[in-house]
Amino acid sequence: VEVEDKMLDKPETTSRPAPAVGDDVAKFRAAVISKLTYAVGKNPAAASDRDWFLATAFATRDRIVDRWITSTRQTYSEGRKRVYYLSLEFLIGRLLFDALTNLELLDTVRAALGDLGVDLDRLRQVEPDAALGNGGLGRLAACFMDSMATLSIAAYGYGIRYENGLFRQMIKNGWQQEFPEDWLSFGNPWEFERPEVTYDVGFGGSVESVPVGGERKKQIWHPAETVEAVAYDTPIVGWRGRHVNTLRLWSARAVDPLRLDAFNQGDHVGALVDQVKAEAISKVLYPSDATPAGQELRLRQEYFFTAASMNDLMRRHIDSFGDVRSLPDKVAIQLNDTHPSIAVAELMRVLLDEHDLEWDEAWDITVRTISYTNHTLLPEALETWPVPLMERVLPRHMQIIYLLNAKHLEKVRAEFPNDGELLSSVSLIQEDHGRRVRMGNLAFLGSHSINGVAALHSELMTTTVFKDFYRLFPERMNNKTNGITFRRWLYQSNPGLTNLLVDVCGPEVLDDASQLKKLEQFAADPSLHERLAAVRRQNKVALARVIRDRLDIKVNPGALFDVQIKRIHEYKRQLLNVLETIALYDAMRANPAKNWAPRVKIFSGKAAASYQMAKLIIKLANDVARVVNDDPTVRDLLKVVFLPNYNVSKAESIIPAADLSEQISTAGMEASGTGNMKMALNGALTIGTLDGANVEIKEHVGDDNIFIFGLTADEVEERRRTGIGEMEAIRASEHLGEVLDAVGSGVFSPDEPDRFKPLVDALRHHDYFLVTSDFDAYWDAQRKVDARWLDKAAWWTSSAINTSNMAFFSSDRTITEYATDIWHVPVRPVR
Ligand code: B1N
Repeated sequence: VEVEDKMLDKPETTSRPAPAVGDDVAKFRAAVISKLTYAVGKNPAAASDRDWFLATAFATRDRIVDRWITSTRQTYSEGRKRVYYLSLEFLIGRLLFDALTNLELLDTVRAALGDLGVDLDRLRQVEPDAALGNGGLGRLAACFMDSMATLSIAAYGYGIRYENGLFRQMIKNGWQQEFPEDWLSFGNPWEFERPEVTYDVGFGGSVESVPVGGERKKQIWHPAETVEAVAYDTPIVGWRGRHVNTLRLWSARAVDPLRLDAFNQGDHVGALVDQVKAEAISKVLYPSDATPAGQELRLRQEYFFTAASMNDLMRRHIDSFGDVRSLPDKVAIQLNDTHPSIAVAELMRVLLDEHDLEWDEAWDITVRTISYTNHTLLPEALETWPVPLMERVLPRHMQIIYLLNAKHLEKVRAEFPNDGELLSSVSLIQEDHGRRVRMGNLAFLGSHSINGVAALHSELMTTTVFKDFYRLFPERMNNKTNGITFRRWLYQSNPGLTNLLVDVCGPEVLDDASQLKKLEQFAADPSLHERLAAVRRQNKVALARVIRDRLDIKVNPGALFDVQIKRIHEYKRQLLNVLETIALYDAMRANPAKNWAPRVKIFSGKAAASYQMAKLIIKLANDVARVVNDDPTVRDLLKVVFLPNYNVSKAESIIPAADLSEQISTAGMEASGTGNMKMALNGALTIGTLDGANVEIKEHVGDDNIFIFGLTADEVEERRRTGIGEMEAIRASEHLGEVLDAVGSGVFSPDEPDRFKPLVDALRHHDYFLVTSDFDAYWDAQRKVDARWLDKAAWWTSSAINTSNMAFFSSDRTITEYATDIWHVPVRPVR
């Protein structure tokens, strides 16, 4: 039994009487001083902001631990079913305000620190971001952790404690440069190292077949190499602090860190080789958002954390329930994309080799326990591993996969005789272009539920990647539209709007997002408009200050803040936005006296280090920014800003200041999007294609309160089949031809006129992402945005309607659906 399971405390349902606020301020102040002195080892006179941050975090953590032990204890004593969320990414960002908001301690702590002459908002800024993810997929896992704790689900997040998170982006001369992000260098006050919770994870070696009487044989895997996984636990406190879950991240350690014999013979580097190789596993997050990544290390990362997690949850299950046969009743394992999908073979291995189950029973347990979420249809992001690599790194798993595949294909052959195409498409092994294991097929076959992340995406899964699997197992496929946690993306990042909403909808709105709907009856009310505008203005002034400090660009908070923040990717079409910016710039210069809606175009996002096209798009945005921002003709009309190093905390400051949210991906390519939900919740209007969750946002806010344009997913598919017609689109457009000529001839890159020729040539001849096809429709939609902006009453009415209809996009709703339909665990909402 693990330590935290053993500790006893009051059950979480008994609430202590809340102490008087003044009393608690004094207590917290004393706690901070004590932590500063005895945990940080500094005296107040010599303490830096970082020291104060650590002391405050430690004091806050103390308020979490009792509740944490209580929650864990209660799960254990009630014999509750546990949910395990396996994810290679948790993009949690900063945790101080998360914890203080959910514990309702913000005012107390602000006052306590104020007494000490310390500014809480300054401490907030010194906490490094835990950037253990690339983008939406990792941030979704973090939002889900918050919602699972809020809904009192007994859940564990399992992942890797990367020493280096997603790279830090700097922009030099307009080009992206990458630097390591060592977020742990000043210590991490939120985590607990568990040196007693370690597991050996094997790699390579051979499999021995040992007869055990009769025909039966037992397979024994003898790994050539062993790496130790060490647990680090971070408590995740839910809304109002009622329930606390664990995020358990694994760190890799060599079993034999130091070869003392080699060291003593003077080979000081050679003595450490094993350590370096083992520890490389948790050294860096692969910044691979949908681009091919460094192969073998990535596979080792996936197996490392999956095996450690399976071992850990098995041990906990056996401790609690004694028998592996009850696994599906007491354990739900959710695979966040295919990255942990080796779990299917690993669970089979454990049940067969370590618990001596028969194949069919092991398989039944596996499928009933595991479920899988797919996050993308992009072919380059669907994981496959070369068979020789898998055979070398995971020989026993490969045997299991072969046997699994043989049985699976035999059934398919029986049910659909003479359908060779079906057979090769649902096989776990891809036979062309060198044999490879298809991890998506493995995950599908080993799961009782397979879900997409927005209605359109789930629908497309059944007609594209999983078309043939859908024929075999239609009942397994379902949709779970993504959501976001309102605690971080509204209460913490936009306190002004939160107070207004509490005022208008009542304090219940904080516990029950459906109360947002009450705002709608006042949507046209001028006094509401005034208040919304005042809150937005304040957020924009704050962002304008950041832009001035970081980039030395002065932007007018009265202008329309037009925001595109997300990973830089061709399918997300930042290029479409930049080209429209250029067309707008030309039009404004030609007629500066016209009644334009003044705009600030704000871009932020990282490109994968190896993704040359995306890096060139960043350079173009920066080159255009330089030309536009230096041109006095458009001084009060247009500014272009590329904010470097987009991350969770940047998002927290940009989103509440956004007037317009750009969600302009090629239809059919963005699985869901979640930034779209964050900005709409904060009252931005969306300009977007009918893609991902935009479709559902439109259904909730109504056609008049969103600017939809462009080809549909079906039309995109048809164009790609029958011809994209780049040149026709360019010729038919009033603006596009000139814009492309300007970019292609070096108007924005006089120092290197050919710089953007690759971008322009691609658009003219192989415009796979249909930028040229959608350009005019986008331009027209932007002019409708202008008109709405100039009609202030209409704008703020739409804004209010957006916020009031966002309840559906709360991750509490999403998680309730997972809990009900897939995990079969109860939820206990706060209200
Ligand atoms: O997952 C998000 C969605 O909202 C986005 O639309 C989707 O693009 C994103 C390989 C991915 N899909 N696939 C990835 C990340 C890392 C990696 O190594 C693929 N990210 C998404 C949440 O559902």
